[in-house]
Amino acid sequence: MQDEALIVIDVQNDFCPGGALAVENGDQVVPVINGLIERFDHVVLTQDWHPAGHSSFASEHAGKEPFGTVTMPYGEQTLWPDHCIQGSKGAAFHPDLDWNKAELVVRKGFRKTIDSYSAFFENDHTTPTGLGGYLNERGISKLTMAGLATDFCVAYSALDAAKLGFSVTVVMEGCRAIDLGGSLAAMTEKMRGAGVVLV
Ligand code: VGL
Ligand code: ZN
Repeated sequence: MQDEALIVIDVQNDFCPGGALAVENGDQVVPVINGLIERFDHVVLTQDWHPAGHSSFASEHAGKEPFGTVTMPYGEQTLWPDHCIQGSKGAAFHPDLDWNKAELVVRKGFRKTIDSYSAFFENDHTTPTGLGGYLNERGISKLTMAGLATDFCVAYSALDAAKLGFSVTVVMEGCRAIDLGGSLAAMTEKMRGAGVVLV
């Protein structure tokens, strides 16, 4: 369908087993997503793409550990192990992901002082990535999403897409979660409440 796109979120080595911010069974999404890629006419990928020393890294905050939080000018920010450094093997897509067909790769988190979970807006919820305009301009109004991690980049992307007026489906079998302090249940509830269809 010409008005639909598959948005594949952050299927990168660092979010898979052995990676710097490994999501449990993260690699299991790859065959599911490869099947989805075959079925869609339009495929967009996102790629978490941080400069070294990114402000979301716990290593940049004295006395802080990964998975703690800090207050940034734009609000509370969870701290992560160093991950998805621009050009590193960890930032590359999983080697088995069949992504040749992708029409666009949206990189995010490339500004040192602000993180970006969502494919649409940085974590200040106002700086756009350009993806919303790109999809609108191409007449794409229905989005299907899958990838890593369910409760962070997938959920933030789905919520922003719904807010922008896209109809959004998340294929849960093609997602795996970090699940920090109940974040999976909380974000699943938020997605449902926003009218995101979870299948
Ligand atoms: C992600 C934490 C930090 C994600 C990215 O892709 O869900 N999570 N950077
Ligand atoms: Zn990141």
